[in-house]
Order: sequence, then C-alpha cells, then structure tokens
Amino acid sequence: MPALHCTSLRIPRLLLTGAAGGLGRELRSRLKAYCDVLRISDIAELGAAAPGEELRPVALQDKAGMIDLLHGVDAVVHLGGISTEQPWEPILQANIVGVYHLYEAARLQGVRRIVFASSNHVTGFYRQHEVIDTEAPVRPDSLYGVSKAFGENLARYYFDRFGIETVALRIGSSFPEPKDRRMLATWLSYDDLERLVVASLTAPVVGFTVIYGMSDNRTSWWDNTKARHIGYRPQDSADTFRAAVEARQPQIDPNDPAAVFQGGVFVRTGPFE
Ligand code: NAI
Ligand code: 15L
Repeated sequence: MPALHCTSLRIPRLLLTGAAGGLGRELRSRLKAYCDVLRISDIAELGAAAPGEELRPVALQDKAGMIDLLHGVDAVVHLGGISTEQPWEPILQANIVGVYHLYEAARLQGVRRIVFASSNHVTGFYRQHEVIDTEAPVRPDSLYGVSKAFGENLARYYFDRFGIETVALRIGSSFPEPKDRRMLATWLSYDDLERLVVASLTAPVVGFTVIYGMSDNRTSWWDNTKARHIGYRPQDSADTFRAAVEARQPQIDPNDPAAVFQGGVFVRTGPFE
C-alpha cells in the first residue's frame, strides 16, 4: 500500500499494540511503510508474520512481558486495551494497570515517544451543542472514559517527569463508514487515521499533546487548534455519507441522552455490577 502521509522519515523499530483489533488490523498493513521493523502485539491471534514484522503476543497486565516487549523499540502506537464500556475488572487490568506497565516499560527501555489511543469518551458528557477544545476539562461518560483519562494523565506525568513524549489521540469513531447521525460529527476515516498516527510519530516536537481524531466533517464538536503543531490535515469527510445516513436514520429522539451528549450511547451504558 502506498504511504498516504507526506514524510520521508522512517522509524527503525515501531511497536504496534492491539494489532489484532479493528484499528490494529488496518494500521498493521499501513504502518510498515514508515518503519524498518514493525513489532506487533496483542493477546488475540495475530496470524503469521509478514516480511519486516516481529510478532510478540503479550498481555498488558504482564509487567515483565511488557518490559521485554519494549526492548529495542524506538516508538509505540498503543491501541491495545478494552475499547468499549465494560465491567470494572477488565478495564482496570487492561487500561489502568496495562497502560502503567507500558509507560514503565518505556521509561526502563528508553523509548522516547508513544502515540496513545485515547478516546472521545474522555469528554463524552459535553453536549452536542457545545464545541470544546483540547484543553477543556475532562468529563468522562463511562468507566472506559475514566480509564482513558487516567492514561492521558499518566502520559502527561511521564512527559513532565521523564521526558517521554505522547500524543493522545481522542479518537472519535473510526470505522469504514459513519454508522449513524452522531458519527457524521465523530467519524475518522482509516486513511485519516493513518495520516493522524504518522503525523503524531513524525512531528519534530510533541511534548504531551491531546488531539481529537476526526476527519474534516462539516458538523464538529471538537477544535484541534491547539494541536496544530502535529501537522495533521484530514482529507476525508463524513459528509460523503450524509444523505445515506440521514435516509437510514431520519428521526432522532431529542430526549434520548444518547442524542444529547457527545458520547452517544456510552452515557447510558452500564453499570454492569
Ligand atoms: P478493538 O477492541 O478492536 O482492539 C483492541 C485490541 O486490544 C484487541 O485486539 C484486544 O485483543 C487487545 N487487548 C484487549 N485487552 C488486552 C490486554 N489485556 N492485553 C493485550 N491486548 C489486549 O478496538 P479498536 O476499535 O481497534 O480500537 C483500538 C484502540 O483505539 C482502543 O484502545 C480504543 O479504546 C481506541 N479507540 C477506538 C475507537 C474506534 O472508533 N475504533 C474510538 C476511540 C478510541
Ligand atoms: C470508542 O472509544 C470505541 O472504542 C469505539 O468502538 C466507538 O464506540 C467510538 O468510541 C465512538 O464513540 O463511536
């Protein structure tokens, strides 16, 4: 696949966690163009190694395994973890304990930059008539959103204390197409996801930066002005699909919290215990 992002920089060894997931499978084939060796990890089946790939199955809660996983790595794209609202225990293990192991491993192995898949659910309790920027106080809409806010805070601490840079991607909805009316605002195409990840890996200085992961959608709740230094320029738009989405979902219930808040159904999912 030809590289979409305009850069000649190559990373010697790049680690991709969560490589067996929806976004991981997309990025696995795309990121190879930007590195010499792509090390991929997950607890789910990863298949066979392609040329230039290293397969390393590791659970995020396995601290020794994570330290070993980051040996010899130059940068990390961290997608691994629980990606929806779930009971507390799996979220605790993967998204709290696991992200701590990732940053400890980065510190011990001298890794200098991490692209962290955070989520729009860090701010899901803002309303759909509000436009917020990347410095608005967090308003998580779920235990999942709280866990991603923890990951962002941990990343900020590891930058301030140890100089490990992070770009926290508050991804909206990254799927082949927007599935509903909400996703006309939150959609991130796979090509724009690639542009965003590669910009985050190759921008010369990122410190600790938060950026919303969205395409160039006409409807938008998020302002990325304060992350312009990343150099991310989306080139796709959910509006290509607008007519089809509106035909499929002509009405919304304005009293449904899922239509009121930016986080959609996450604001009324759970609790599970
Ligand atoms: P996914 O659920 O398809 O993939 C996550 C992967 O992490 C899975 O392959 C899973 O096996 C792995 N994983 C889970 N627990 C683990 C553990 N304890 N140890 C090691 N690996 C573990 O999720 P998806 O959609 O690919 O998302 C990737 C990342 O991006 C996730 O962190 C998610 O929270 C974030 N994100 C995704 C969005 C989207 O629209 N797809 C939106 C916002 C955030
Ligand atoms: C997320 O954080 C989830 O990982 C993804 O599955 C979607 O639900 C997305 O947010 C969204 O808000 O649409």
